[in-house]
Amino acid sequence: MNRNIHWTTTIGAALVSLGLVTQAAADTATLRTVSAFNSGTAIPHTFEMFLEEIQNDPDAPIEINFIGGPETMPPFQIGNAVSNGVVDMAFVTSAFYTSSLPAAHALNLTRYSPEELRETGRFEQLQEMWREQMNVHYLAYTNYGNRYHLYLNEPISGPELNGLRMRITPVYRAFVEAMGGEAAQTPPGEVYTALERGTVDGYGWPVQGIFDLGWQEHTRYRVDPGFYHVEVGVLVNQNTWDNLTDEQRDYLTDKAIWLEELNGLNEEINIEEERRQAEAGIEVIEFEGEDRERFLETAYEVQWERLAQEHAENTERLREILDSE
Ligand code: 173
Repeated sequence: MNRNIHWTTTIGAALVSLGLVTQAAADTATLRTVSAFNSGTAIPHTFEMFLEEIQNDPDAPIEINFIGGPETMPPFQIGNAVSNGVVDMAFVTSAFYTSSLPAAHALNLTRYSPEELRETGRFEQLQEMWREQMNVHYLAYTNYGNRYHLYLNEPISGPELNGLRMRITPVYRAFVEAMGGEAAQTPPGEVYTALERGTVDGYGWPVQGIFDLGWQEHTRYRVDPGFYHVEVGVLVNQNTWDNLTDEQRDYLTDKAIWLEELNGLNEEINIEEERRQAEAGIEVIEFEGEDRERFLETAYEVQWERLAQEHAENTERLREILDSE
């Protein structure tokens, strides 16, 4: 425990309350933190456990000042904010900051779990790339074990989306277009209205979380299988990170690994979400046999291909890190 900081805080507070100083004297590291996902929902579930773990630790060498979710900052701007230090820490998926780090969402295509990435030194290579290109420290990889799906209000009989308009993010664009669908990008906060008004026929989203914003009211089908690995990262502004003490950095890294271990909860949560969806009357359109194989292969192939076309250098580097033997 860092006694000095506690002493300083106590003395500082006493002086402030005596009116002797106007500013808190303590120099603790407080991380201003935002999230791209609404608090209390499925996607930030383990991240919130991480925040609580730190906030409830009397010996924590850092403090978290949680500012809020997408109501405080548009999700597609959070990458920028953590890059330039407007915030110190962010919980955000790579698909939301592709303008800061082109092809970042190749993370969804990883062949390796976060644990395996760390064991093989690949995680450090990712951190190097995120530091160089985005001025952030990639602290933790959450939501691994969660999967992306397509949800529809029109039935389909095979992996084809001809004539259908789908709400997407960069995660699903290439795949949806490869299947003949029309892609319309929106942040999560606009999905409900798009469904309600019928401006889209379906949407991409993980297996977890469709109840959080009421989408089950306007969802008739889920397409199985799910594809890719959901990735939502905890990013720390690089200058903030560099200014922490070794003790503070080690503490956060230990908690990050603890947070990644919680990815193990996803298997059970996925089953529960599928059960809830069935209960809500959402039917499963399941591709089997060859269709299933083709569906999954296409998902990966078209995304790697598109990323390579649009951002050759980053894609080559990411493919080596995430997808090589
Ligand atoms: O569908 C999305 O908004 C999206 O890309 C995403 C990514 C990670 C978790 C949840 C949603």
